Amino acid sequence: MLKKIPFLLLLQARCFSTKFTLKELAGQLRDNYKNVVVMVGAGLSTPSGIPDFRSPDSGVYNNLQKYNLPRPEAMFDIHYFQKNPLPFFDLARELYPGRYKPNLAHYFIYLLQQKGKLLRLYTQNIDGLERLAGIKEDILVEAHGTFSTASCIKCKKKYDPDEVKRDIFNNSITICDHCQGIVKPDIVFFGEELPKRFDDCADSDTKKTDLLIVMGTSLEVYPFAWLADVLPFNTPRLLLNREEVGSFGISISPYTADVVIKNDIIDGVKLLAKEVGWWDELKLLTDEKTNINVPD
Ligand code: CNA
Repeated sequence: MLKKIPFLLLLQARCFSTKFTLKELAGQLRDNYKNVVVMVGAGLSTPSGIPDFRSPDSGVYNNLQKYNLPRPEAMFDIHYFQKNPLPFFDLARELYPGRYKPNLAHYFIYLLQQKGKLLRLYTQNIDGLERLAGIKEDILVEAHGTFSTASCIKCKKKYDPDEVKRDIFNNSITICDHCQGIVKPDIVFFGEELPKRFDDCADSDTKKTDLLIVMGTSLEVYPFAWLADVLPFNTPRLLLNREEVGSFGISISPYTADVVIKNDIIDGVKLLAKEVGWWDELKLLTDEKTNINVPD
């Protein structure tokens, strides 16, 4: 996983004006699109109560003083982890699936799946909420890994994830019986490769995508973010985020059919679902799954 590769491609790109509207996009989603690709990040789960990395004040990166890290990203840096794994294990206890529940935005993606329109969901999240919301294994790409498997960081020997979890919650560290390396859940750190499934799916999906929806991510982490910029330039792209990110909203973007809903993710999803005509269905689904009445 790498950080912040500049958009060299975009610097050479021609400038087109955006004419595609949310209304048009919503109509196409309802009536035509069959292969929707969704890319998500930590902002998808902030309404579930899990802090993201980069939001000012509430983000994890602004609340790491107690660990005395050389820089915030060291928390997920494999070289730093080898020297001092304790900060990550501390955060892992917070993020382990089980404490939090999916929200309306997760169920919007689930609804896309139920309607046979979701080609793939690429997530950077490690909270497991997509699985909990019912996204099928073959549709989901957990690009930054998962707590559901564990292995040695040196020799890659697989370990029982439940035993590794038990050790982490008992404040102890599982050491590999083969090479004495540290065993950790298979979360992808800076300095580690993404799962092969990311490349395999991306290669085929980029040729089929009718619509790309990007939700709740700063698009700062590569190669994940790269996926938003390798589609044909006439592919419709929708950003649902508090702020414009990546190549969305920049004047030199070559993409000709971008739509941006710059809003809180829940309000943005509501707006989209209402435009598409799926709001009643989504509300009912979310009410049933969460046992909470979503306000209109
Ligand atoms: P990030 O860099 O913290 O960016 C989050 C983005 O979401 C920002 O642009 C925010 O403005 C936006 N955002 C946050 N809350 C909302 C909201 N309610 N409505 C609309 N927009 C919102 O996070 P990224 O995912 O882009 O960075 C990638 C890292 C974060 C991955 O490696 C993840 O593993 C990691 N991460 C995951 C989790 C999780 O699993 N829930 C939590 C924290 C960090």
